[in-house]
Amino acid sequence: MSVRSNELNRNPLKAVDPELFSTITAERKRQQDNLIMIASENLVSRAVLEAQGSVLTNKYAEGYAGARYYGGCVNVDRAENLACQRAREIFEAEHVNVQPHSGTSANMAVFLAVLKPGDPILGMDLSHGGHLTHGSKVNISGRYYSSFSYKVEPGSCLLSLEEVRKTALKVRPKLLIAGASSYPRLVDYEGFAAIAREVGAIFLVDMAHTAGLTAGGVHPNPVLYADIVTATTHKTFRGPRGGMIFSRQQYAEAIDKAVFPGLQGGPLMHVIAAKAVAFKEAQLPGYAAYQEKVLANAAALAEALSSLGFTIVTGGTDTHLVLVDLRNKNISGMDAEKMLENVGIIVNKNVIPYDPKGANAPSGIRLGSPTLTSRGMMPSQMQEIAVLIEETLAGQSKSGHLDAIRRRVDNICLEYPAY
Ligand code: DSN
Repeated sequence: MSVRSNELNRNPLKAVDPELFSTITAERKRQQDNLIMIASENLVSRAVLEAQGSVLTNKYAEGYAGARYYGGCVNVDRAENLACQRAREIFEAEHVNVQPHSGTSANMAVFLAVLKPGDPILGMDLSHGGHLTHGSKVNISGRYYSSFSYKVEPGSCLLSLEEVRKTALKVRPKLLIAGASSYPRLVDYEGFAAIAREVGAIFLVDMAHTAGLTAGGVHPNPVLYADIVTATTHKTFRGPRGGMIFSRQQYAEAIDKAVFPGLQGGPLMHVIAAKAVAFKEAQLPGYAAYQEKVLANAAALAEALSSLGFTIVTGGTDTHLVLVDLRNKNISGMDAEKMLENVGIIVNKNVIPYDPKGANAPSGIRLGSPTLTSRGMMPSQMQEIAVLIEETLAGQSKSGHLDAIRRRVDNICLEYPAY
């Protein structure tokens, strides 16, 4: 065997594409060497990585288990059945579709299943914490449908069900949407369901951000209240990137048809297999404790930042995320994101409700606890990180100050390996 074929066997990616190999190596190092606090990110297990990098990527399987448009689907059928069965058990759902490639694809499939172009929809305003696909005018949801939004209350920045109800009575949506991307508080699913019933709307919850908290039993389960629930599998849930849709039986056929052949072609069977692994992990002892820690860490972070003089939108958090209003610190969200990245703390700039600067120059940052919790960190590390954030943003430009912070970040990262 030649040297080259030896290397091909031992390390195929490095042998075939050294450039890409070094890119992935660098990304692995970035994830290890930084405190990743993007609220929508997490670290999957090695088992999930293995399933997602498996030979299932080779298989075409348009259709659903037992009714495919290709031969040879025996193993991928088993993988998809396992994923569906586990997902239904975890979320107590009548029906699930695990094929959506993302949360956005899942939402689009729901729209295709239950709406006609032009139908009225009502969701949370994007700039108040909602999601692009809940009716934003720059998204297909706001262009093909007649979209309306509800806002949080000025001052408290909390959702008011009375406000949602008033807007719903006015616009009479065909689809009422609850769920958000940067709202740090519990959503009253039961209250939303009552409003949907009153106005004759189908009730959709997008639990993309909080699916893991629900699966871990530390958040209410929207599947018990909503007609349809969409989610991603990669945020708090800690699985591979992807989407899923739960529904009552009456919507099952329309949703399945909307996903395929309505919107997607061949399902990504390697990703569906990885989803099945993540569902299995969510059923193992330890998952609930992980989700409890996600909540405890976010709460500790909010409290520590608040005691250091930061304004926490809504005054705290019931979730994995903390939204910080930086206006009293005289720094923009964008500058804060850059300064923190320089010392190895990764966050995203984020609009705050009623943001005077608008979405292009947002006044806040969004922080999340899922990834750091996956590395084993606890509230005491959150307190330490809050101090590092404060010291970084205080802009003390004494020579060596930022280097000293970076070294403290390095120490935490070393103590809590990503893998
Ligand atoms: N990208 C997701 C988030 O960060 O919340 C929303 O799609």
